[in-house]
Amino acid sequence: MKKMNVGLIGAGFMGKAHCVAMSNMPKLFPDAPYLPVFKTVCDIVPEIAEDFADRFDFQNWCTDWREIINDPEIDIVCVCTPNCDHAEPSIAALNAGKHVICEKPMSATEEQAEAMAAAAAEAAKKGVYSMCGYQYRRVPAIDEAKKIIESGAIGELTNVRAQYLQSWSADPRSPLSWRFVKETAGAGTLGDIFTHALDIAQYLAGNVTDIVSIVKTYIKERPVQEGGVDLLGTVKLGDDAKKQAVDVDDEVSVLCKYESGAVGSIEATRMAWGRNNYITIEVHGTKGSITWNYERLNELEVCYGMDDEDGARGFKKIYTGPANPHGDVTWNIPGMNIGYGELKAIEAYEFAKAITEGYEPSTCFEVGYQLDRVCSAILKSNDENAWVEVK
Ligand code: SOE
Repeated sequence: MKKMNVGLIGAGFMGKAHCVAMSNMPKLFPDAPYLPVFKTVCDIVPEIAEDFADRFDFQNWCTDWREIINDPEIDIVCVCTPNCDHAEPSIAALNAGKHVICEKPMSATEEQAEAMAAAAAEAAKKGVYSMCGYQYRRVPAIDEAKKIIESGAIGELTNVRAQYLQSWSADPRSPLSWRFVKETAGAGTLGDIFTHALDIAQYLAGNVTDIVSIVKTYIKERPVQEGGVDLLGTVKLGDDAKKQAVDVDDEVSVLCKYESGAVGSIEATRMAWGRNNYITIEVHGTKGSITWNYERLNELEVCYGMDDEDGARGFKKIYTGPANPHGDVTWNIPGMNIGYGELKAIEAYEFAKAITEGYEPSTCFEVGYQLDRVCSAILKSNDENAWVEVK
């Protein structure tokens, strides 16, 4: 089987997710285009890089990402650093002729995202491709929903409601990591998880053209996490910990208009007690509706309103499995279910197919840049207390 050498930059939570996915990809997909070979992992903390290299069987580790860019044997670069450090290594890798998969959001500023999209467009002319880690649109149930919408079975779309609700930062003792600092994250919940809900909504309903928003920060300072990988609220720091101001948002609520004429709302928060990875989408059309929730990600609910008889109208539950999109990755029987690991493997497979067959993946850097532009419009709308057109 063909082999492709991988360099990973950033050995935290997402580095782990991508490496588990890349190594599972050829095991789950019989027609996987290549076997990824873990060549070099980079992390600024040497102990983290070395430990990661040991556990994932990387041949080398380093603390300067330039070593990965300068290695002519590396074909694919996976960027899993904090948002402010996405642009430089991604652009350098693309310029060096390496395919890049970069975590979301694209960057900490719209300018960086623009530069990344421009570098990706140039690279694509030479057969070098980019992908941004918006994996949730690849959930089989979401692709099934797209098929149903495109078949016309639920009619013209009228309203699209999306949410991404988490609770890991609801406790004020949850540590301040780079995710709560504008300089490193660019934004808070907006870039971190709102963008996922927005991406799913736009994947199903087309692009958003106009928005009006409310952006709020509830917890104004937090105890600081010193060093190590991001613990995402799994530890609580005491009163003795140093405190730092939070300068990004905790919660975002948006009303929007789509280019198709549909309207909708999108909300995200990391402070919804009781909600964990609660991504929901509800799409209403003139003939029916679709609804889905990531916490039950294998199930898609569809109401063929016009086709059901009065008195028998309601949501029908589809348990996705081998007969649905990305069926290769699912287990033999619907209801055996897939989870986050398989979802990231679907993403790795889509990336592998795109770079070997020679096309831009559906979540290429241009798409990541468009999502960042919607985020800029959201912040502008909140500042101006007005509707804003997306650039
Ligand atoms: C934290 O909110 C986080 O890890 C996000 O950064 C990811 O994008 C999301 O998929 C899970 O939650």
